[in-house]
Amino acid sequence: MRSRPMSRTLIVSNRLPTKVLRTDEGLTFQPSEGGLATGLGSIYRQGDNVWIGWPGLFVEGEVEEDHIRQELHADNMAPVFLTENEIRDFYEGFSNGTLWPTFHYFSDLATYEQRHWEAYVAVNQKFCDAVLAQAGPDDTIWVHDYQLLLLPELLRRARPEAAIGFFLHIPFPSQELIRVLPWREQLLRGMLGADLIGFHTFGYLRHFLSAVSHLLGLPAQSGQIELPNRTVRVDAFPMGIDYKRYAQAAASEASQAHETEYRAALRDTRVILSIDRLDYTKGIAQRLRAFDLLLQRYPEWRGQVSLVMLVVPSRDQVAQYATLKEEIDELVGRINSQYRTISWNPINYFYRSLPLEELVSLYRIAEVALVTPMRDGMNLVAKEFVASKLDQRGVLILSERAGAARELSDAIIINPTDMGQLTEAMHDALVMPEEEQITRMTAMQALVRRYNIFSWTRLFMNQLAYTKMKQHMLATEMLTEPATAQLLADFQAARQRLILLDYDGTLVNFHANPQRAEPDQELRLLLRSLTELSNTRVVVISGRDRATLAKWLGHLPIDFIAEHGVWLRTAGEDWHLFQQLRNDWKREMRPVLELYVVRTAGSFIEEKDYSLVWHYRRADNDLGVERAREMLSHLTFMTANTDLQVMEGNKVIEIKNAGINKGAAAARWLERYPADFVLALGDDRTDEDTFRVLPAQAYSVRVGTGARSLARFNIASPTEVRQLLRKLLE
Ligand code: GDG
Repeated sequence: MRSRPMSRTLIVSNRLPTKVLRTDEGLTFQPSEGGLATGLGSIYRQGDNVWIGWPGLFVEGEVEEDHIRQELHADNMAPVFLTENEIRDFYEGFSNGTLWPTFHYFSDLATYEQRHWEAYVAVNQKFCDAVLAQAGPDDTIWVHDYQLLLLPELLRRARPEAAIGFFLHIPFPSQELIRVLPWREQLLRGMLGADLIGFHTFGYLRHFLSAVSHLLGLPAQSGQIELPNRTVRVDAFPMGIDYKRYAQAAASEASQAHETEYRAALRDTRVILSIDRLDYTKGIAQRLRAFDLLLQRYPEWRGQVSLVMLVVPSRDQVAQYATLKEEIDELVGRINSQYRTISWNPINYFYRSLPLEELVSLYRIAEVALVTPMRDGMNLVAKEFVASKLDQRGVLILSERAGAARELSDAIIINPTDMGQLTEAMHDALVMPEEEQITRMTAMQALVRRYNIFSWTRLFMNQLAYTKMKQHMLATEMLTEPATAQLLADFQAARQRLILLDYDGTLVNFHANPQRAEPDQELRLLLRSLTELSNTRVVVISGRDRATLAKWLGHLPIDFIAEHGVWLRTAGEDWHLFQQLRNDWKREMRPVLELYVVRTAGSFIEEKDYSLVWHYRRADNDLGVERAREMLSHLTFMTANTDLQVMEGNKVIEIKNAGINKGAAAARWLERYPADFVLALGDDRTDEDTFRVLPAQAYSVRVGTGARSLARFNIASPTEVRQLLRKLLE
């Protein structure tokens, strides 16, 4: 028996890199030649790694299933069998009828069928079960593309610790389009189950972050999204091709022989090439119209130039694709019949797929490649054309809306809806001096050669491993049962005990209206019981003003630190200031904040004794962030060389006296009441100041998880905080 290595990599995509076909001779297994299959081949064929996906046919009974399973197993693949109904509703319905058009900015073609959505959920679950049947606890799982947007989250629920990556091969559109989807939150949350989410371009990444921020209210910073218990990393990984494979195919005898054959048939005609899957996103009809316009505007090209157009059949079960096919057939027929001569055919149109050598000989023979999609995640045809140009002659015309345009800046970049520009680009390409062609092509080849499919795969896997490692490094330990037992033992054994408690988010949950977060009876009783324990001091450390704290908890024998350390009160005594403070600066600062209130609907000013706070939680999200940035630099300039500090909090900006914080105030208590047991609980950035001043053996506990903390332990929520405090009473 083979011993199982420590950890494996599992690739998951809708389709397997092998296609199973039913022929007269029985089942045949054909490798599919896609770029992804090549790139990931270096991963899934190794050791015990495995690729999980649909083998592309409907099975008839268990015997056939077992046979396929065994055959695929030998090649490190595991099948997910889908039924005809599932393919209709999950694949043609939701994936290609809802997500594909929406993500490519063709929202008007999108359908919203509850039945399709349900099938999408069910099939994602089916994939999840198939992955879980294979995955060990230490395995890395890499999920691909829009058919499986829910899978990362489903896997995360079953395997909270797993390393999960997700890559989207199509564009991620503006959040305005995502908004339109009835299932938008579920889809975004599905993706966020991953540790690392990859897109082809920075633009898609930006759209994704904006959707997550607008629709889920989760902010992002430097490409990281903070979830309550995890950080998700988002990055751009432009996918490349197997450069050598195309360069070698272009140099092969087979493809040269094909080229000779084509050349003989075409004689002197110059070739503009167009290759796509049949899809409305690819701009095929627009391209034909532009070619028509070229022949009108520049009659001198008639008889001289042909468009060789390969359209690969795809998704013909979906109605829009059948309509598109008709439109293309009609356009080709009309243009050909209008211009053709006995010896010249304007458009050589093929509706089928060709073997790789023939494809490459088309790349070789073409002087111009016309890659002009309306939207395209990346577009590999553009890169393959570049890799096949062994003599560096040839011109690439590339749509600005293909992901590839972000890298191939030496192509002639066009707007595919601008028919005039497209026509001129074709003309310019046909007359471009050879020297310029060589300069541009050489630069593009260097790029495509370097950022190839293998470096893409490596980079993604390394980033995933790095993300996981960072998560582990930053993770604060959960206050588990053994840790709680130790805490309780230390508490019992201690002679003097000090308990420092933040209020909002720690003892009570946040409330939309801050004044509604008053203590309930359970909390009041709990705090009273704590104060009745011998040798125990309880201090509430809050950012709230002293009046509120006194009103809510003032009757209890506990100590207070209010306004983040400005005001202090020992039980039974009066309030006093942490130190002599000035607040005459407010007169100068307040008008500045008011200026921002006037300009930002929904924002407001809160005035405390020694600080001013500008709140923008209720303002338009993006506008608030923009204004806050502006205000921050404005105030930083105004407060330079003063003893004021400007602090950015959660949707607030606060101006206050420097040197005052929860930590400085907490330090007073640590000095005044030397304790051999200290417990501090808090949930936000201001509590980190408290954690910072604690002795090393103190129990610092952060409520909620996510961003890094100085605390030694984490605890989930105020409910668990109360449970913990109750245990101290036992
Ligand atoms: C999706 C995204 C993204 C085409 N005809 C033949 C043939 N092909 C090969 C090409 C190329 C592939 O098919 C097409 O890839 P694209 O990238 O151009 O487009 P999609 O299929 O829409 O792929 C896209 C891609 O995922 C990767 O992330 O770039 O934006 O939409 O490799 O060469 N291959 C053969 N015969 C043909 O007739 N052998």
